[in-house]
Amino acid sequence: ILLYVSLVLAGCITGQQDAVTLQSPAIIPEPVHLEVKDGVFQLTDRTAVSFRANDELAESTAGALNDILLPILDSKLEYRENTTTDVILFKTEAAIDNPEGYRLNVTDDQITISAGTAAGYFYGLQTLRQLWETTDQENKGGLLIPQVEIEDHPRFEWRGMMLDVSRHFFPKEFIKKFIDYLAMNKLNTFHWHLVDDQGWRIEIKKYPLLTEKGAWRVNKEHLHWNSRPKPEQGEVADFGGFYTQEEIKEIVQYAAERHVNIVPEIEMPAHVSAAIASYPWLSCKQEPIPVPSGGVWPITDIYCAGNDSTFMFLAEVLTEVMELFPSEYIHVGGDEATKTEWEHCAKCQQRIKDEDLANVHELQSYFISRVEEFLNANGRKLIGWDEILEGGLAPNATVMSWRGMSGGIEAAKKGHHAVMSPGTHLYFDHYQGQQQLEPLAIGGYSPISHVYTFDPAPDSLGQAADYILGGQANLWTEYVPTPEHAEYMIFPRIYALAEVLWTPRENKDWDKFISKVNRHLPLLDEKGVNYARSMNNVHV
Ligand code: TNX
Repeated sequence: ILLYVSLVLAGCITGQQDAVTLQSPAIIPEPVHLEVKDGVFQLTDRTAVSFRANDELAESTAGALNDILLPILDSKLEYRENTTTDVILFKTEAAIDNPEGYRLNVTDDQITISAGTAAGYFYGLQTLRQLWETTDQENKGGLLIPQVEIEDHPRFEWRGMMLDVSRHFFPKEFIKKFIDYLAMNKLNTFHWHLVDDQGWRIEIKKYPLLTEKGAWRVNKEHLHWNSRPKPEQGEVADFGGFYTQEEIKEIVQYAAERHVNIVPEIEMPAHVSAAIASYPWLSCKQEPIPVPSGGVWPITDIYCAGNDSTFMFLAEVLTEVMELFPSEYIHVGGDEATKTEWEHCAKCQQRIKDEDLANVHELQSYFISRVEEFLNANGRKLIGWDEILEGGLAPNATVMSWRGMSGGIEAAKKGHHAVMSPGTHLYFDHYQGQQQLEPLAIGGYSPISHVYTFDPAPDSLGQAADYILGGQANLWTEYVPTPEHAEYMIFPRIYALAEVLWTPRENKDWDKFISKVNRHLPLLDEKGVNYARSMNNVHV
C-alpha cells in the first residue's frame, strides 16, 4: 500500500511538473559551472529549512533566506531536523577554498546550498533568487525553481564601483540602494568618492567647517556644469549636503550585511577646493576661495606640501575616517594635481631641498609616501589613482589605473597591486548610446557591449597579472544630478561589469549575456529602478 501511495504521489508531482514550463535561468554574472536539468523544485510555505545543530553560519543564512521569502510566501519556512524531502539544506563546508565560493544544487525534493563563509552563502542566495526571478514569471502558490547544479566563485577579489557624491550629493537612501545594486550583482567593493572640489561630504568632528562650509556650493545660480543648461523650472536643485558620522556608521553596517566593503576616498593633494574654502591655511597661498559650483578647470588650489600643518590635518582627518570605515584600503586620490602653487611656494622649495627631492613630481610622491606611512602605521593600506606613480610610487601603494591600463600594468610589473578602472571601458559617466539620443553626458563612449569586452588581466600581462586585484567602474557625477539619472547610467552596464569581474573568461558569451539582460530588465521595472534602453540604439 505504501508503495502504491508513493507511486501515486510521485505521479501526481510529475504530472504537476509537466504542466510547468520554466524558462532557462538567466543568472548574472554567469557562474563558473552551471548545468540546467529538466524538472523543478516547488518551494512553498510548507518547505522546510535544515542544517546541522550548532552551525551558526548555516542558521543565519537560513534566516536571511526567510527574510527574502517572507514578503513572497507570507510566512517563514520552519526548521526541520534530519529531513530529506521538501527541504532547503544549508551545509557549511570549510573545504570550499575560495572565500566567496558556493555550491547550489536543486533536485525535485531538495535544494542544497553549500559554502565555507558568510559571503559564499550570500552569493548562493543571490543566485537562488535569480533562479526563480528569471524563470518563473507566474509565481502562483509558491516558487518554481529549475533543477540545476551550480559551482561558483569569482575570478577577481576586487569587484567594484565608485560613486562620486561630491559633484552632486546623493542622499543616504540612495546610497543604500546603490549598495543593493552592487550586492545583487555579486560586486563587493563600493569606492565612495567623498571629497572633491565641489563639496566635502563626510562629517569630521575635529574640523566642523569642512561640512558647515565645504559641503555647500556658494553660487547657487550656476548649479550645473559649464555646458549644462540651467535647471528647468521645478527641477530639484542640489546645492550640497553631507553625511553625518552616524549616517556613515549606518551605511557601513548596511554594506557589511551585504558583503560590500566600502573604500572611502579622501582626495589629496588636489581636488580639495571644498577643504581649502573651509580652512584656507591648507593651501600655500592661504587665501580664501569659494566652493566652486562647476567645472572650473584647472583648479590650482591644492594642499600645501611645504607645511607640516597640512600633514597634521590629514592625519587627524584620516584618524576619524579609519574609525568609521573598517576597510583595509583607504583611497587618497592623488589625481590631476596642478602643481603650479608648489612651484612658487618658498616652503615647498625648501622641502624639495631638505628632503633631497628633484622636482614637484617627487614632492607629490613624498606627500603620498608620508601619508602612506601614517596609514600603514595604523594597519591600513593606501590606494590611489595612477598619478601616484609619477615621481616614484610609495613603497606599499596599490594603484587604481584610470588613464588606460598602463599605470596598473606598470605598478604590477613593479610588484605592486593594481585595480583596473580605465576610462576607455569602465567610465559609467560616458555615453552608452548614440549621443544625440542620450541625455547630456560628460563625453566618451562606453556602450554595454564595450564594457563587456573588457579584461582586467589579459594574458599579455604575463606574471604581472597576479598583481591585478580586479577592476571597477566609476560613476563621476558632474552630469548626473539625481538618483534616477545615476540609475540610468548604472543599468544595464553594471551587468556587463559583473561578468567582467566574476565570470571566467571562457564562460563569457555576448549573445547569451544580452539575452539574459533582456530578462533582467523587467525585474528592474518591477522594482522601480530606472535604466537606459540605449543598447537598442547601439550598433554592436
Ligand atoms: C577625471 S578619473 C577625474 C575626475 C572627473 C572625471 C570625469 C579621475 C581620477 N579624475 O575628477 O570627474 O575625469 O570623467
